[in-house]
Amino acid sequence: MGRTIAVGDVHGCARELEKLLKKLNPQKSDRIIQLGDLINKGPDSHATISLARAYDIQTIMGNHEMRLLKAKKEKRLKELNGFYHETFNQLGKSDWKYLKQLPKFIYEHSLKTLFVHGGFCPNKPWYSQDLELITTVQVITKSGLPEKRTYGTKSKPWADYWKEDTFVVYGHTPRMRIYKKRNTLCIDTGCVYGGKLTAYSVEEDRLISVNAKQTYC
Ligand SMILES: [Mn+2]
Repeated sequence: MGRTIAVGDVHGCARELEKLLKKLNPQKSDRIIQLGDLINKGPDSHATISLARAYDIQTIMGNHEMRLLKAKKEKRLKELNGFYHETFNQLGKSDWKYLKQLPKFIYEHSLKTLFVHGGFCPNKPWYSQDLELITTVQVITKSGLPEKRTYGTKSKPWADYWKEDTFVVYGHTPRMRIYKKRNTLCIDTGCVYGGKLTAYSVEEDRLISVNAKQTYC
């Protein structure tokens, strides 16, 4: 039987993604799910999408893909940070085609596991939460509202409130080490900030990572 492997935030770090893939040595029966934020901030977004396509990786929508697609559609790219422009100029037709088909999340029934970019708000059914929320949430305020952690110093990570049976594997909140809490696992180990790019093999319950070659951002 094949493996199910999740990969954390890549942010255009193509060299590290390639190194990680070599280490994983995926077989035809394996399934690789990238948890979103495949692109932006790092050196080569085009190359990361090319790798994702070559290795048949299923990427989930991250806040960076979402913002870029939205800005392209609404022709409001000017309002975004410089790295969005860099990415925009790098991408070709097939790259855009790849980005447009990204799902909000993936639920793998046989594993009772949910793959998502950011996370969920604890007091609503997870399957009905909107894309903006699940790609951006980091912490929950005392009054139960989702926020980016930069604003809420007294807020706790959303995962601290997760009480469901479903196991959630996610990225988006970079930390030096993985964050394992109850039925959740965050594998964003900040590759683009000079940390690591981490993968998690679900059936084997195993972490595999490679160091960033440099600090890109
Ligand atoms: Mn993100």
